[in-house]
This record gives sequence, C-alpha cells and structure tokens, in this order.
Amino acid sequence: MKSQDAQKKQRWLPVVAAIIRRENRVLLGRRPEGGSLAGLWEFPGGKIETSEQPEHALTRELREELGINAEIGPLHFATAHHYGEVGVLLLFYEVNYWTGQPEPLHHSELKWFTPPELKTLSLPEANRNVLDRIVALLK
Ligand code: DGT
Repeated sequence: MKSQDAQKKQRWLPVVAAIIRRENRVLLGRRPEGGSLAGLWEFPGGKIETSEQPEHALTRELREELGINAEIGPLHFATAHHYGEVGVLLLFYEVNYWTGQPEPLHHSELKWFTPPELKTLSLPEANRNVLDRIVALLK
C-alpha cells in the first residue's frame, strides 16, 4: 500500500503541444504573469482532459488559446519531465493548416521564431530535450 505522499509524487499530466509552422518559423506564446512558468515561451497547447482524444484536446486548446481552427498533423515527438512533484508527458504534433489569425487570447504575447532565435529563448525545461528535433523539422 503506497502512502499518500508517494501517490502525490506520481501526479502525471498528459499535455499536447503544437508545432505551428509558417515557412521556417514556428509560433510560440509567452506564458502569462501570475501562473506557473510565467514569462517562459511555450508551444501552444495544454492538458488533455480525462477521456479526451489527444488530437481533439489540441484542436480545443488552439481554438481557446489562439482562436484558430487547426488541422492536427502527425505526432512527432514525446518527452517527459518533472516539475517538482508533477510529471508532464508532452506530445508534440505538427500543425500546417489552419483557418483564422492566431491571436494572444491566453498568452501575454505571440511570436514567430526562426530556428536560431528558438535556441536563445527561455523555454520550460520540458522542451529542452526536443528543441534540436524541432529545429531539425523546420529546416
Ligand atoms: P498550470 O498553470 O500549470 O496549471 O497550467 P496551465 O493551465 O497554464 O497549463 P496548460 O494547460 O498549458 O498545461 C500545460 C502544462 O505543461 C503546464 O504545466 C506547462 C507544461 N509545459 C511544458 N512545456 C510546454 C509547452 O511547450 N507547451 C505547453 N502548452 N505546455 C507546456
């Protein structure tokens, strides 16, 4: 039987994130002030709700966060990371087609970055493992 502390340590969040490309640039949003990981640049997306299909979660998040209707492309990478007691499993999907103009409905700022610019940004730790693979995808 596991103690409550041990169970707490196993909190695990599945998260979907989008690699939204326009030519050789990729769209990132800056996490809003006052929340976790504030001020860091992240790939748009968010938590998968219970019983939700990952692609549906990403479509929903992109509508809520950016106001776009996106067609979700292939799943490219998965990476896991722990922030203290919470683990995140991040699934990165490619998004090449959408309608609407991305707007910062959730982020403090949205910006398109080239691969060299991406490498200079402050990103959540969880993204460090996959940055090289994302950059390779943009070439
Ligand atoms: P919070 O403040 O941690 O409750 O989360 P929210 O509601 O701001 O976060 P949400 O729904 O975007 O959840 C995503 C979680 O995954 C959050 O803990 C941050 C983490 N994460 C790490 N890298 C990324 C990334 O590139 N994109 C997104 N969307 N989340 C990331």
